[in-house]
Amino acid sequence: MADKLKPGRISGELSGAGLRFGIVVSRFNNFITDRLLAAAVDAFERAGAADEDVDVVPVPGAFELPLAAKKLAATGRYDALIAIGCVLRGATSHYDYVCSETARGLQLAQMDSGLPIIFCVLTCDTLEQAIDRAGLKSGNKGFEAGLAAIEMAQLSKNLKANSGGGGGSAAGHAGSKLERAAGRGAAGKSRRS
Ligand code: INI
Repeated sequence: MADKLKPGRISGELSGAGLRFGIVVSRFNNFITDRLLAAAVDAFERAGAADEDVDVVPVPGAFELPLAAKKLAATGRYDALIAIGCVLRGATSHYDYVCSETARGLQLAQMDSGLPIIFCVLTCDTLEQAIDRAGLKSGNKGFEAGLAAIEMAQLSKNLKANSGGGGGSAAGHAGSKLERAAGRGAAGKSRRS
């Protein structure tokens, strides 16, 4: 492993300046997804990303996130994407299909495109659990997703630069102000999922 790729060898703050982000967000359960979206945008703003470098694309429900993400990735405009949704368990098995296909589709889109697609889809048994993860007791998963998007965008640029692909600036890492704002330590572990 090249020295410059070793964990902890790159210091500084996470910076979103000069990076372009796309957010696909589900309208289903928008009481929750609006809060996740606001927190993700807040993370980008705090990290110095320009307003015009953050695009938001709404879709009907979580099931539609993968296709929208795949199409955004294909534009070549973005350094990372975030997929935001909230699936709540109901009385039938519908929940399981929506959850598994959304996760599978997003991972496929990420691996096919090579673009980081951050998974910010809450899959909860109750609305209370979702509320906890969208700004109350357990922080806000949207903010964490914003940090993950910035980190993965920087990582992708650095890996491209190190493989001779050009582009990329020095990545910031552990213990940044933004990570502390997200309520997590330098190791990047969230408290609950
Ligand atoms: N979509 C969600 O994002 N969350 C849910 O909880 C949900 N439930 O419970 O049904 C949901 N269903 C809609 C689904 O994502 C699609 O939009 C729909 O099936 C049309 O393809």
